[in-house]
Parts: sequence; structure tokens; C-alpha cells
Amino acid sequence: MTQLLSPDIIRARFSRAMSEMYRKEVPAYDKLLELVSDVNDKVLSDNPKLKARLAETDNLERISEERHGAIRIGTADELKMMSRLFNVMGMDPVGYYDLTQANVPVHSTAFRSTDAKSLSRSPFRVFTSLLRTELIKDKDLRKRSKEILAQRDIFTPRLRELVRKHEELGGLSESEAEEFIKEATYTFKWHSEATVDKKFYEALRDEDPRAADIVCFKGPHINHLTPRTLDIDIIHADMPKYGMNPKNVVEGPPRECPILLRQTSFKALTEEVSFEGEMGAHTARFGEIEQRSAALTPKGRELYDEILAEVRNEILPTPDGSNADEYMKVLEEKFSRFPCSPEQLNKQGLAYFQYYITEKGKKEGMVSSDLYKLIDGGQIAYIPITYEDFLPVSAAGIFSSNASDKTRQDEFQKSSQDEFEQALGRPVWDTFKLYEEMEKKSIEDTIAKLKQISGSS
Ligand code: OOG
Ligand code: NI
Repeated sequence: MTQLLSPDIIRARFSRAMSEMYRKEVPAYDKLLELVSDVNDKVLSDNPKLKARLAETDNLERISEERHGAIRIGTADELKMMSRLFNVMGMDPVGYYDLTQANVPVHSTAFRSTDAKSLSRSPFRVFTSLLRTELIKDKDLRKRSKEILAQRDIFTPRLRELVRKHEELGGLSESEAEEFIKEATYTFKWHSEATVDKKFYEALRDEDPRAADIVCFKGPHINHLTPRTLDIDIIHADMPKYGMNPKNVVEGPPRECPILLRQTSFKALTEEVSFEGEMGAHTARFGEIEQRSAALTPKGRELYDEILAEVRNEILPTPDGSNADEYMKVLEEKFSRFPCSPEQLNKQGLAYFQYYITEKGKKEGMVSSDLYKLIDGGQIAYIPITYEDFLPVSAAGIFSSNASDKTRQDEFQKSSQDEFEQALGRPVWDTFKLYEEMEKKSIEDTIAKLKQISGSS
């Protein structure tokens, strides 16, 4: 019988293959990787404690390999097939993001693995957006966009075959997996020939650049890849030295005890495109970096959204960057009321935690049956569970609305999520439930391991 390759291995290899391809397509991304690796090495050698803790909690290996990508697709059929493609790599749709609140005519999910073990093997995730053609305002552009999208096939026949094979046999062999990675990577490749003429492209771009980025090309080219860094402020400051043109601000509050996610990017490059023989340009693809930290509970998230709303009521970063320092200062000040220590975050139920046995615990074993006594006694410790998802855009949209507006927003959100799930052909996972599950399992596993230590000594 042929040996089937684990989805975790296929995902890790695919993530590497995507990074290799994007390095060649977007040289600035290659530079970014160099900078991230230098900074991560330095942070780890300067912080032996952090390094030890990451190793202890199974999180060290993943850091340098970790990244997310983003793609945008045009139809429900493409989304369904994409979901089957990601399923080969153990990636499920997690969460629903309604970007229309940020004036972008798409809604999205993130494909990623959903349990702690798989995540520690490869946390690769792909933010996947579906265009809502119905939101293209111009009637003719809308009609033609739908026709163009209906005609294209973004998947190769061999890729479809391999996906079917995976579904029938429950996996792929080594050589099939290699072929799958090649074909899947091709799906996300950049094509410098557009499928439309320049006039149509420019008309659609002028209505919405994201819609043009989706409709006018052969496939869903990867529009950015984002490595994870251990210190985003250093990277942001050093980007110009490495020849990159960074955004003015880092999104997410700067804190000694970071929460959720902080991100920044370098500006998109302009690429040459042939529009049915006529030359032109397209600007969409960029590089981004992120620093991931504590996943928040619904209660923590509510507090986060509340503080973010306060910030945005006071100051919004201007596009020219003239108030960037002031914006960052307000962000930092306002978020200082969000509790900092892991103990407080845990006690107040604001974040999710991963539990583990300390060196002391390994020697002493199960000296009490009470989790809290084991924590107080130093046999068990915990660190926040890493946030695996994306920045909420909802907060920005909701911040200025009063209570009755909020109800209407929530209802709108619910009906568009239904629509998205219909297109996807399945429901998306609730992010909070997944973290809750991870926390529960980590407590059970830790206690079981500690019992085993006691039993064998
Ligand atoms: C996706 C944007 C979302 C992130 O890191 O929040 C994203 C897109 O522009 O297609 O990647
Ligand atoms: Ni991103």
C-alpha cells in the first residue's frame, strides 16, 4: 500500500514553495526575509528566557518558517474549489471578515489548521477574499466582470485530479504531493498578461482597484506574503535601510506585553502588464510583516475594540503620515489600560492560555490535584496562546455607531456571513471556539502528563 503523506508536511512544503516563488517575483520580499531573520536571531540571542520558553512550549521551530499569504477570488465556484484545495493541506476556513465595512467590496475567511499540534508543525495561513460583484456600481462593468469571471478556470486539470484523488483515498503519496504543490503554487503565480483590454481594466480600476485586481487576471496571484517577526518596531525602523518603502504606522498597539496582532507593510510595487498587447501597469503586490501575540477571549476582544474606538475617535492616521508619531502615542497611551501581566489577563478572563509543565513540575510531578495549586506551587505555568487569525476591521466600522446602528450592523454581518458560507459550501469555524478548545485540551494534556510523571517515579 502506498504511504500517504501527512497534510502537515504538505502544508509546510507548500508554504516554503510559495515563499520561494514570491521571493523571485517580488525582490523586496526577499530583502524583507533577510531583515526578519536577522532581527529574530538577535531578539532570541538577547532574550535567552524567551528562547527557552518558546522551545518549552513547542513554538520555537515554527517562528522562522511562519508566514501568511493573501489571495482574492472571483466566484463561489472558485471559492468552493479553493476550500477543497486547502483541505488537502489540512487547512480549514476559520472566521468571517466583512471588509465592506472598510469599503472594500469583498468578504473573507482565513484558511489554516485548527489544532495546536498541526499549528506548531506549520501555522501557514491564507487570507482568502471573495469579490462581491454585486457591489460593483457601474452596471456595464458589473455585467462584464461577471462574464469574464464565469469564463476563466484558475485551476489546472491535474490539480483538480489530485484534489479528487485526495478526497477519494484520504491523502496523497509523496510523488503526488510534490506534484500537487507544483500545481497549487502555479495557481497563485503572477501572470503579466491580463485577460482584458486596457480600457476595461482602467475603468474597473477607477471604480475599485481590488475588483480590477481580481477580475482582469488569469488567476488569483498571491498579493502578499507576511513573515512573522519577534520585534516589529525594529523591523519597521530598519526597512528603509534595506531598500524598502514602509507604511507610516504599525497597526496594533505597541505594548510591553503585546496582544493580538501588529502589522505593517512596504508599499505595493508597480508591475508591467500586457493588456491584449497594449502595455500598462498594475499596482497591487506588496510585502508585510507581523508580530503575533496573545489571543483574546470575547471579553478581551470587547475591551480591545472599545479602546480602539476611543483611539479612532481622537485621531486617525493621515495618509501622508504627518501624524504617525502622534497616532502611535495615542494608541500606546489608550491601550495602557488593557491589563498587562499574564496573571491579570488570566484572572480577568481576557486571553486564552497554553499550559505546560515546568522543570520543577517535571521533578515533583502531581503534588496536588488542583490546577491552581499546581500553578501556585510552580509545577505548572502558562503562556498566552498565540493569535492565529487576523486584525478585526469591524472595530473601525462600528466605533462611531450608536446602539441601534450596532444592531443593524450585526444583522447585516450575519446575513452576509450566511451568503459567504453558502458560496463556500460549508460553515466557517468560530475563532473563539477554537481557542477555547485549545486551552481546554492544553490543561487536560498537561495534567495527564504530570500524572504520568508521578506514576513513573
Ligand atoms: C487581504 C488583506 C488582509 C491581513 O494581513 O490582514 C490581510 C487582501 O488585501 O487581499 O492579509
Ligand atoms: Ni496580510
